[in-house]
Amino acid sequence: MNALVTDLPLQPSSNAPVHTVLGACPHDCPDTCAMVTSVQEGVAIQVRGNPKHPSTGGALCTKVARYTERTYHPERLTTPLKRVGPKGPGQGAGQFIEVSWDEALDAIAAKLKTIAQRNPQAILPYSYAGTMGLVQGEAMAGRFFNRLGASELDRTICASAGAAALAHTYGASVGMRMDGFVGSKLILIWGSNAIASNLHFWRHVQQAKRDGAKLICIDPRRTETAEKCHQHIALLPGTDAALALSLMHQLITHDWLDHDYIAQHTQGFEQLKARALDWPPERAAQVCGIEAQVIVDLARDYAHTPPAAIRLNYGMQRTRGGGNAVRAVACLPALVGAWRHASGGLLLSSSGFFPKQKAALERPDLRRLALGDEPSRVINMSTIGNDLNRAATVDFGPRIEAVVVYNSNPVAVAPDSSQVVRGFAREDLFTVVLEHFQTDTADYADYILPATTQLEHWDIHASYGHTDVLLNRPAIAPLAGVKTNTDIFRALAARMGFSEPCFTDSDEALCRQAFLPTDVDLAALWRDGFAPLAVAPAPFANGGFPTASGQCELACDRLARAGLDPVPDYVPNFEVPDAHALYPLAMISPPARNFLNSTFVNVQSLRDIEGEPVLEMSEVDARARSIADGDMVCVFNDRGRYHCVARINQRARSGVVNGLGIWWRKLGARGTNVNEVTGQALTDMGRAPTFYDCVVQVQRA
Ligand SMILES: Nc1nc2c(c(=O)[nH]1)N[C@H]1C(S)=C(S)[C@@H](COP(=O)(O)OP(=O)(O)OC[C@H]3O[C@@H](n4cnc5c(=O)[nH]c(N)nc54)[C@H](O)[C@@H]3O)O[C@H]1N2
Ligand SMILES: Nc1nc2c(c(=O)[nH]1)N[C@H]1C(S)=C(S)[C@@H](COP(=O)(O)OP(=O)(O)OC[C@H]3O[C@@H](n4cnc5c(=O)[nH]c(N)nc54)[C@H](O)[C@@H]3O)O[C@H]1N2
Ligand SMILES: [Mo]
Repeated sequence: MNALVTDLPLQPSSNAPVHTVLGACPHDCPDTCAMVTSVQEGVAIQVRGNPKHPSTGGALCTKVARYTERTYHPERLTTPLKRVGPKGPGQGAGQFIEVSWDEALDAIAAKLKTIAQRNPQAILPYSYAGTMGLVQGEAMAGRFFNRLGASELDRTICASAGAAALAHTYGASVGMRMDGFVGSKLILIWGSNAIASNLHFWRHVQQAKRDGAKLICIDPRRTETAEKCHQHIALLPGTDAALALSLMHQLITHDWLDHDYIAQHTQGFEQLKARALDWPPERAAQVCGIEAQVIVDLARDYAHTPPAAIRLNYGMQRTRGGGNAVRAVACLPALVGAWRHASGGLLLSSSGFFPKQKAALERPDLRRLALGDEPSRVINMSTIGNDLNRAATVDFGPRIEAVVVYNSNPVAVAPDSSQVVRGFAREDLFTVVLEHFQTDTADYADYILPATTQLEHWDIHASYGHTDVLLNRPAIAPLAGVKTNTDIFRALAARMGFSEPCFTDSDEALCRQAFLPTDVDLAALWRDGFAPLAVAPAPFANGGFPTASGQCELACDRLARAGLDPVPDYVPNFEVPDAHALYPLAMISPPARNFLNSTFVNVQSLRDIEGEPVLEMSEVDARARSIADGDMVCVFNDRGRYHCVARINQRARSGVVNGLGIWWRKLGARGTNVNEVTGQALTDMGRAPTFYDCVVQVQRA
């Protein structure tokens, strides 16, 4: 169970002294916890939550409380590997041989040089948030690929639809403070499984509940979070905008509005009103697959239970209309003036509050040295399956000849796996993977370079949940044979002949470049391991949104100028389930609770809790297919076939199946995972993937 862990026993091996080192959890999670690592004789023996950091409150999740298991995992990669056999999994011994760092780095630099002489744009970095650290993330790597003039990666795989929606409503990824939820009287947990993926926020919710708050969860899946709320509204995937517009219909027709807030701090109300009046509850109920009365009651609760807060999360923006849906929901707090209260408003992401010095870290100015005035080609990470398989054309640019993967596992996590695998299997593609473990992606590498974990390197962290900056000091020396991402890119830069002084900045120096001392109290950060940003308790009580006008944009002129609908609308899914069609079931694939995307799938104790890859199905849908609980099933559509175990329970509503993610392909059944059936179509805004916009059929295997 993903519970908060505070009481793991210390396991000292001797009487030698134990000291502690302050750090930060590196994982892609809104909680961004402050960690304390206990070290004895150079060995990390325990990782705990920092009791002084308010959001962490001295507790970690089950996954990260086991961080030492990951760092000292017997399968940690500790030497560079060179491919000598065929690409892909299951080739066993003889696929890779151990080589020295010099041999690996020389060979990689030589190959990248040869390609770059023809066209550096044929080289692609591929990275995401394996670590959220700004230093081991894109600092030295960014400098390297900018100086090289490589193709740019559009990092869309998670949050860019929601980010675009917030940018076009509030001006940036900002919202109410996470700690504000403690005082809310109504909390809508909307497209968020907080108990699984935002556990420290859940503590605030529990406190609010004890103080009398009503909790309502809006999610197609009956999650562990939904079970603990007073009410669960199980709408169909991708229908949130219809629900939000219909709530507005009720607020407007009953005149449950804060006219003063609307007049002073919003723009476009008349346009939004016209749209909302097209959405009486009966119409929305039909689209959402819920009762009209539920919408009427929800609107009444929302208007009459101040302060009302919405914890929106990324689950609802992984469908075609994800951007519009986030915009629609994001308009609600202004209509009722919820922003006036510290415990009212909405939070999707706090990342826009952080004044990160991205250009200083990543140095996009260096691109000029390689490309002159030519713009670089941009590759969307969410369509890597298609793009690796594309030939050179005038529109596309050169064929991708080399990929350098770090902090990501695209073969497992990117949509439409069969195309991703086909791309990475290309014999003429040169692939380098920086990793802790031999992941599904590493199986396709030409060179695998062993990287440090968070206990072994410096880093600095922003958050997308709370509003504190965190510092991570190395608790232990790097395990013998492994290097930091930054050291690997420094060493490659030297071999490429990049002589700019920025390639010799140390990791601690990079940490100091990430924020200006005028924005963040760096002395406190270095002393305490965390430092809060100055964000007011009710940041938008008097407007002041980071838009050009300072107002919340209910209708957004910038969208209109881009030829898009300026007012949020319901945009139906690409793939709508239809009982009479070939693929009659909608499938969503939210995370399994004990994994972090595909990270931790290889930690035995956590995999033991998850058991095996599962597909949750409703009783009705299972019976119609003669499927019993525990049966092996095949989930399929035109894109692929995925084998897993059926779990028949109340978590799935009829018409929707839940394929929990994201297993390593090679640890699942028949070498596949759920992304075998997801597609590469992109969202209405933000060029993001549509993992939860997917129809399938299911059969007993
Ligand atoms: N334990 C754990 N924690 C994690 C992660 C993990 O893998 N495991 N992943 C991390 C990462 S990278 C991220 S981005 C976040 C993800 O966490 P969230 O932002 O919470 O997003 P998801 O888990 O994708 O989806 C949240 C909920 O939305 C529901 N949902 C799916 N489709 C829809 C829809 O159309 N409408 C509505 N209203 N709800 C829908 C899902 O059933 C799910 O319960 O969590 C982070 N934390
Ligand atoms: N079907 C389906 N697919 C999804 C999702 C879904 O909900 N459903 N969720 C999507 C989302 S929200 C996201 S964010 C993506 C996540 O996709 P990824 O960002 O690829 O995340 P992970 O699968 O956790 O892989 C991160 C890898 O980075 C490695 N790593 C960690 N730290 C370091 C380091 O310091 N150095 C190096 N070199 N490597 C490191 C880890 O070992 C791990 O293998 O997946 C997406 N895919
Ligand atoms: Mo994510």
